[in-house]
Amino acid sequence: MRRVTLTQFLIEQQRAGRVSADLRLLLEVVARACKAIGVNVSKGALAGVLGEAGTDNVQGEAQKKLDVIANEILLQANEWGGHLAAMASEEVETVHQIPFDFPKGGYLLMFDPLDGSSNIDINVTVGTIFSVLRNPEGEGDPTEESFMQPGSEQVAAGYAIYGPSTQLVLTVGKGVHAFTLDREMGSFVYTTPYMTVPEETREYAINASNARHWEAPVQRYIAELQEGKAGPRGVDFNMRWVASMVADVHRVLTRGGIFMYPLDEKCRAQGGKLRLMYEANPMAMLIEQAGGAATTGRERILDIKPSKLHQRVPVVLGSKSEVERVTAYHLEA
Ligand code: P6P
Repeated sequence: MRRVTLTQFLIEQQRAGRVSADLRLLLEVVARACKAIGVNVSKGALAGVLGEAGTDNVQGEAQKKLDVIANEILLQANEWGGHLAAMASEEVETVHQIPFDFPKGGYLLMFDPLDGSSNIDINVTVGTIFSVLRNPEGEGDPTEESFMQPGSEQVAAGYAIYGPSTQLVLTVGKGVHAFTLDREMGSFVYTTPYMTVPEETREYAINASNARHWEAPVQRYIAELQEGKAGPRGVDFNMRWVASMVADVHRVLTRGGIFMYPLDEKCRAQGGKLRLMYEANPMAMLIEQAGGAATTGRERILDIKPSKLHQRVPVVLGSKSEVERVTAYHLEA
């Protein structure tokens, strides 16, 4: 079978009028940066890139060396590209402007350069999450306010997952498509057209050690799953928790399920655990494009009007029937 690469896929999307030339080139730059990040991740101890960087990020979390490396790769790759007006990264407190002597484009890029990096030192799957918005200032310099657009305004979203294989999962608003890195050719090959989240599932993902902190609707929902056949659901469920959102969401996109990081007493003060702009929004766009649902437990994630660059939100996403059940339990509470 003729192998289609990411480049060919994006050119076809451009010919179909779904992406501009600039957006196509931006996504190519991001994909190349993810390949470079994947090379560093896969070297591990051989490249002296494991362990702590000795610094904290804007979230106050200790940075891994690879967090810093991945962030630098994405910033540098995208500065000279000429497609962006500015960037925002989980690892950088403020908006990262394009250097004045570089050409600017009409898009805003947000990313979590290495999601799940606490798994790096134990050699478990991590990923890069990215989201693209239009710059509302046209050719003008964007401010933090320029990024404060609801997730429904995203023109593209995706992630790279550095697992047994390296894959790029992408949507430009017409379905979700997966590409697998051919390491010999160095190109992403189109391997899964139109990923879809099965409506029903028997698998859930949540950090169960937080159970005592959950709100009543979540405690009720999880208790019913754990009762299995004997309980009101009448069937047994399975649980998975990788603690890399990219890995858990990729499983949901691949075989269904529900992924939850709900509001709880531990993270209530920050508004949630996961970040809206470069975790929840891109994953919500992918899940909805794949026929699933993504809410905070109370409202659709893509409808949220952001107020801060590093804003956190609760996340309940995956198989539509399960997400709707969780929302119903919140409304009944
Ligand atoms: P916990 C990783 O740090 C992350 O941001 C997500 O990738 C992941 O789903 C979550 O946090 C894991 O959180 O509390 O289980 O360590």
